[in-house]
Amino acid sequence: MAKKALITGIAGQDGGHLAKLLHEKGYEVYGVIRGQLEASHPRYVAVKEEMPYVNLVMADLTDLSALTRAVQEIKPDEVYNLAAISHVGYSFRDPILTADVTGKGVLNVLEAIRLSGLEKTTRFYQASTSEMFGGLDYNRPDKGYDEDALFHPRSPYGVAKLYGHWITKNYRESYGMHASCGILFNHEGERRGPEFVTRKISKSVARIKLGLQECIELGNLDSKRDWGYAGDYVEGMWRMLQQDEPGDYVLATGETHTIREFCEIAFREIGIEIEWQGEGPGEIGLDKASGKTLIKINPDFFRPAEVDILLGDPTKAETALGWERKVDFPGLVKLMVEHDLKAEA
Ligand code: G4F
Repeated sequence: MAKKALITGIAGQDGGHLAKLLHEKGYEVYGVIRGQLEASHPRYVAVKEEMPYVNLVMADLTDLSALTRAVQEIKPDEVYNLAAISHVGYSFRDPILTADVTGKGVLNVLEAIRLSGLEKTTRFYQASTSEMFGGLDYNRPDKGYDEDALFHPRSPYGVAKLYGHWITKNYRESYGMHASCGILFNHEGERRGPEFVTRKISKSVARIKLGLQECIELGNLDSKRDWGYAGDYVEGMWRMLQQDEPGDYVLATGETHTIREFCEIAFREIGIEIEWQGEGPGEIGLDKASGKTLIKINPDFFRPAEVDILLGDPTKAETALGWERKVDFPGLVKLMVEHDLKAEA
């Protein structure tokens, strides 16, 4: 009999990658899509068209009864909780909704499993995040954050995710659940939303090349991120749930790069060398050959508190899960720009 997997956040970047992976592995895949959508609603239609093999279930992370109904009907072997309000900047504007969905929503999914009497049989994956580390307690500067590093979240999103992380560990310890947390560093790709900086850059670079846009407005160019390819990371999620024992694992590349470097490599893909001039909010990025301004700073994109550097140490996942990433940093930028050149044409 095929195993059944239930994915919350099916319409998001990771939901799409994971659904494809599990489908290829022979799973019966169910995806939670937010309630009250008619089968003719554009979001519902888009997911159905892209992933016809996914059985869509209407529910909301804030609605325990709908989640419990879904779990009772499907009786999934594995639940992947990927749904969240996941934009860090947005979480400063709507911290309460972020706490309800990204934090308490995790508890609702765990409770749905427990109230259905499936806590001993259904395996659970929680999408924890490197945003929980934050950066102020940067206690492993050489090797990066591992599973034992200190947490110090710097956004309402990071704080909400930390609740989700600890309540998952608590259900593991209290009820013997096979509940694991993947502490994933930034993972990007062609399915990333344009509100995140990598996709904003790759999409804008493609549009500039095609003459559809003049320049990109960005916030902090100097923060550093450990960026990998989302397609590689969903394999790690699945591997966590195949282990005999549950646990917590960092998935990361072990490299960190600035937003500035991402811009430079992305523009190089379309044959433009960027030259930086000025400082602070007045800094600009010019096309070295033509002198045209292609990058400007817009302080609206600065955050009330910033995570300056994220660097992860994936040793445990590599050793215990046999997880490895296939796409490197230049390969990731190239893949995204090439995709957007085709998509925008
Ligand atoms: O792409 P970002 O919005 O991602 P961020 O904040 O690192 O969060 C992502 O990764 C986390 C894992 O650590 C996830 F948990 C989270 O859900 C999300 O997937 O911003 C990256 C950096 C930040 O330092 C930001 O200040 O880019 C900087 N940035 C500069 N200009 C910008 C912009 N970010 C955005 N979104 N838009 C800009 O114009």
